[in-house]
Amino acid sequence: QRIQTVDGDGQSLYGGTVPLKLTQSGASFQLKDPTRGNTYTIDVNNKTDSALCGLLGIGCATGTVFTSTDTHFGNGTTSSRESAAVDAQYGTDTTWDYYKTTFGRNGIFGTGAGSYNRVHYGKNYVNAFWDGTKMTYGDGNGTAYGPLTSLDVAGHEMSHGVTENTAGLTYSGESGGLNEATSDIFGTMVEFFAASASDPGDYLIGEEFDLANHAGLRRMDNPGSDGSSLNCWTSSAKNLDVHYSSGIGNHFFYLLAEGSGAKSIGGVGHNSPTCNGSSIGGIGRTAAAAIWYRALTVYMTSGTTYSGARAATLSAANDLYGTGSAQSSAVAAAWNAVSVS
Ligand code: ASN
Ligand code: ZN
Ligand code: CA
Repeated sequence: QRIQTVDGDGQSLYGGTVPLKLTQSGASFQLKDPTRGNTYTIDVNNKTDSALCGLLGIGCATGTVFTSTDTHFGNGTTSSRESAAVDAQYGTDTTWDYYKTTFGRNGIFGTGAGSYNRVHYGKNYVNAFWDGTKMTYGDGNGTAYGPLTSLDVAGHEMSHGVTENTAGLTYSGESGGLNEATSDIFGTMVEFFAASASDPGDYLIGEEFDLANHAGLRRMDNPGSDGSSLNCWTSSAKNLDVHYSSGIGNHFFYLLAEGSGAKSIGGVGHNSPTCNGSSIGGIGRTAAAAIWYRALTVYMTSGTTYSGARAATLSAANDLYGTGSAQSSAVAAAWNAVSVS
């Protein structure tokens, strides 16, 4: 039967009603987007990968693509299994569009090939992950945390794929912190890319599914305020969990983009505390993201450290804006402000 692309929509958990591109096959409509590499979303029905899944491909949680008899998916609440799928699919759409529009990048792999989402993974699973091929989302625990399918986390997970296919930053030590920071940075840029007056972007990660506090898992303007993440580089950063050593990179990016002065974005509108007492004026998100993306795709390698990231972003800023440019000076000042030399 004839396969074609049709316009549909979905009622998401965190983004209201969103447009979707569907694949029509006969009388059924699939949550599969031919305009973005055939990226699709499946229901794994609360199954979990076995220990052998990653090693041998045995016992992996699989499922079927979400399918409907009409072009509408979800109802905006978790009472429909389709709602989290709408968020996940919208997340891959928006992240795809962000990378394409901003950097001319064709998907995670840069080849135009798509990927897929698994939703309803595990039971009370408060996490999401990229495994080299696809994104997987838990449903949260049903009380404090909802499904982890927010736009910033979708952008975060897909950006792990971009990092893996570019710099290849090793997921431990300082390079692991840079890998995590890259995902928080671009996950947040995806959120701003889709922002509207009623749902402006922020520098919190995962605030949408933090149903109790709306504070999220991490914050970029003051990472250390969670008691575990670093605001400032120290020689022991390499020994920390990569989700804590990422704080240095997140803080650098916030300062570079927004500056150290009080802002209403980021959650509460306080200053971003610098490690050297300096005041930083931001160069804006567009320039900061362009610098980080060029550093990631041209200069960083698997073993890049924070000191190496400083050199990489300075080279990127010099390429994009000129040696001695205000943007290059701002990069140096922002790294100084997080104690990276
Ligand atoms: N949600 C986590 C992340 O993407 C999963 C992990 O620890 N890799 O960072
Ligand atoms: Zn991550
Ligand atoms: Ca956010």
